[in-house]
Amino acid sequence: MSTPYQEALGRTLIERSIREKIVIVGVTLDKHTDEQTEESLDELERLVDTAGADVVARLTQRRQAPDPATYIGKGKVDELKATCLAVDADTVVFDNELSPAQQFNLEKTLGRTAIDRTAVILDIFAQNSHTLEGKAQVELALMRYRLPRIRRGASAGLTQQGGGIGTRGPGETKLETDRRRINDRIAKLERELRELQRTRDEQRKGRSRSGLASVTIVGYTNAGKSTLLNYLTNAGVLVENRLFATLDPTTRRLALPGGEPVLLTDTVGFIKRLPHTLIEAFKSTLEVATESDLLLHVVDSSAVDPESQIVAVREVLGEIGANKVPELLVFNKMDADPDTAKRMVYEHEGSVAVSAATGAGIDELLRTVADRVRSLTAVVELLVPYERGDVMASIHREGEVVSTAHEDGGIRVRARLADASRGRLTEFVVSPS
Ligand SMILES: Nc1nc2c(ncn2[C@@H]2O[C@H](COP(=O)(O)OP(=O)(O)OP(=O)(O)O)[C@@H](O)[C@H]2O)c(=O)[nH]1
Ligand SMILES: [Mg+2]
Repeated sequence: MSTPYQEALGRTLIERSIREKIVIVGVTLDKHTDEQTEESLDELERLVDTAGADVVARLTQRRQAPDPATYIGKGKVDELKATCLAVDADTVVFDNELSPAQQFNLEKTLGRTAIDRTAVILDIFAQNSHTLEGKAQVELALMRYRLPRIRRGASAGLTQQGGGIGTRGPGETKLETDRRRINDRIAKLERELRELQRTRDEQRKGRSRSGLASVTIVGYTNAGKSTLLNYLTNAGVLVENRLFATLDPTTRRLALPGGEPVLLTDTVGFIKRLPHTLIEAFKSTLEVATESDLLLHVVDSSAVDPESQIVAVREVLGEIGANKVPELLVFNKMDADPDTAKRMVYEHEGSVAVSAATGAGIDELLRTVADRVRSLTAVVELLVPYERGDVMASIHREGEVVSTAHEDGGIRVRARLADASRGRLTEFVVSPS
C-alpha cells in the first residue's frame, strides 16, 4: 500500500513524464534587441506550457538575417543538437517562423521534431475549440499551415509520430501526406464555414433590427476580457489564467446608466505575431468587431510591456479591417499594478482604468461607454491644421470620420465624436460651436 503522499507524488511524476520536453530557440534579427527576444521567449514558454509541454532549455542567437537552410547558423545547429541530447528533448520550437525547407533540414539534422511559434498557437487553438464553427475554423487554419509542409516519405516518421505538440488537431487523421485529400478537406471546410456564416448573418440581421448599438471587447490574450464581460453581465464565460481560453464569441445585453442598453460581445484574444492562417480562418468570428459601433480594447496593465501589447492588438485590428471602429482603451487589472494603470490612463487620453476582478473603476467605465455610444449620432465639424497629425490620429481613433476636405487653413473634418473627446479637441471645433 502506498501513502496518499506517495500516490500524489507518483501521479505527478507520471503526469510530468508524459509532458513533452521542449527546447526553445530565439533569434534576434537586425534592429531588435536581446531584451525583446527574451521577452518573446518568455511568452513562447507560456504558450508551450498552455499547449501542455515543458520548456527545459532555451537558446538564442543574434543574426543579420536568417540562414536560408536552417534559420540559425551551422555552429548553432550543432550546439542545439548537443543541448537536445543533454536534456533529452523531444521537440525544438523556434520563436521565429520556419519555412517548410528550414523545418525539414532542422528535423533531419537534429533527429527530432522542429516546429515554430505558429504551430504551438495552432495546437492551443485546436485544444480549445469547442463549437462547430470554432472547430472548423481551427481545422482550416491547420490544414492551410500543413499543406506546404507535407512531404512524401521524407521526414514522415518524425512529423507524424506520437501526436505531440504541433501535430495534434482535428485534421490529424487526414495528414496522410496526401495533398489532394487535404485540398478537398480545405474546400469542404470553406463550404461549411460559408454555410455557418449565412446563419450568423441572419442572426446579426435580427440583432440590428433590435436597433441596439453593438460594443465588442477586444484585446491581448489573458487581458481579462471574459472576466470583464462576466462582471458586467453575469455571462458565466470561462475565465482561466491560460492563453486563448476563449475562442467563440459570446454576446450579452448590457444596461448603461441613463441610456439604451447595448449588446456586448467577448471574443478571441490576440497575440504578437498571431498566425496569418488563424486570422484568415477566424475572419467570420472577428467580423463582430469589424461591424460593431465601439471597441472596448482591454489591456492588462500589469503585463511586462502593455504598450507593445496595444500595438500588437491594433495591428490585428488593422488586418481584419476593424481599425476604423472607434476604440476605448480599458486598462484592466489595476488592483495588481495601480501605478502603471494610473500612468497608462494619463498617457492615453480618454481611457479608463478598471479591475474586472474587484469592480473598481467599473462605474466610470459604464459612464464613458454610455457617453461614447450616445455620441455615435452627433456629428461635429473641426478644422485641424496640417501640422497636427496627432490630432487627426486621435479623431480617427476615438471617433468615426464622416468626411474630410483639404482647405487652406487645414483639414476640415466632420466626425462623430464622444463628448469627452469633443471637449478635449474644443479648440479645433468649428460647429456646433
Ligand atoms: N488581478 C487581476 N486579475 C484579473 C483581472 N481580470 C482578469 N484577471 C485574471 O486574468 C486571467 C485571464 O482572464 P480572462 O478573463 O480569462 O482573460 P481573457 O482576456 O478573456 O483571455 P483569453 O480568452 O484567454 O484571451 C484570469 O486568471 C483572471 O482571473 C483583474 O482585474 N485583476
Ligand atoms: Mg476570454
